[in-house]
Amino acid sequence: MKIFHNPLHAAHAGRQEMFRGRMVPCYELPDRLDHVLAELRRRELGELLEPDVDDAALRQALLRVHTSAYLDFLQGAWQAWVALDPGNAQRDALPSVWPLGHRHAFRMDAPTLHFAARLGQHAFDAGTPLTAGTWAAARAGAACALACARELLAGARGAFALTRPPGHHAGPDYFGGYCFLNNAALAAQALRDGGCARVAVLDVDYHHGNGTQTLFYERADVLTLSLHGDPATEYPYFLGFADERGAGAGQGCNLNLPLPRGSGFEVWSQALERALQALRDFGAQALVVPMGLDTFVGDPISGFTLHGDDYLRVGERLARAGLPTLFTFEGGYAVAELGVNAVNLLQGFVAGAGG
Ligand code: Q9C
Ligand code: ZN
Repeated sequence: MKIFHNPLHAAHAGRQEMFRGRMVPCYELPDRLDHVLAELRRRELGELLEPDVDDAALRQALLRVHTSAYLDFLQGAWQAWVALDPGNAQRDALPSVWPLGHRHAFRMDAPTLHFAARLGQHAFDAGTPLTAGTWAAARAGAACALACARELLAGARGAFALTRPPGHHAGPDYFGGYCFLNNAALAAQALRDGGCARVAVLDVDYHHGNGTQTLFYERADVLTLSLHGDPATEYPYFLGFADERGAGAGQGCNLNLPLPRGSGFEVWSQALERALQALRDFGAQALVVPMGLDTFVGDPISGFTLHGDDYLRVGERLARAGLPTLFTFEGGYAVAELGVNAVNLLQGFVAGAGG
């Protein structure tokens, strides 16, 4: 297993997020990654590598998924935030006004200059603080995902992009759900650009991977599959329903498997089998797995009941697809168990792939 970890991840450390009218401490914290890294050192699944960052090549790869306006916004966001008020250096940026997009309501093309409005244009929730180090961390994280894609293209059976902030909620020009750059989508696109004709993304995070779904919704060359808490009651609420099957050329190339809050491994793994069948039918040449461990029974913000050992089985089953597989690190907020759970999944994959 090739493992790239993000040396700059801790530069992104949000203080508080808005949750139902209150400011609460952030769940998506640097500690999360440190626990996984420590467990990887204990279990020796592979060398721990850091990605090379070539500015021009990275920008090119980012532009395959995100808009240049959005990348420019992210890059300059902190400076613009502090320029609004010098006191802002002591607090993270969160949006508080949005243009919605309803017909004849607010203009999506308004010549928006005020930074408070720009935040609202590029964010879909108030739970994702943008901090002084967000851009640096997210950018180095994307480099991890792209380095993993290069390894797969060079023949590796498995690769893991251990990075935060996570990515699967981020869309072409928006952030939210703790995500800024969509690492899994960047990897899938890099695999396509490197010559893989058909790529599948199988998202196992508790939350629907709305950003990834949206990015590939009209594409026939990338199959997007997601197992998640039913958006009828779970975040991100506005996408992830079973009737979203893709559009245009991508008709039939998206499959959502929403499951009720409270679902356990039995029900969850039946849905996994359905996803794996769709993967076989599609004829993918490579697999990207946005790996969230927030399906864990002890997760503080999620509602499934998987246990630590279950992740070994999950990894084994993913390996049985027989494809070069790239894992990105997404959610998972039971920090003390996060290292063991994540590495269990990866170890199951390595064992299932035959060492
Ligand atoms: N107070 C990922 O797992 N809402 N994102 C949580 C908790 C946002 C999750 C509210 C959940 C986002 C990558
Ligand atoms: Zn999640």
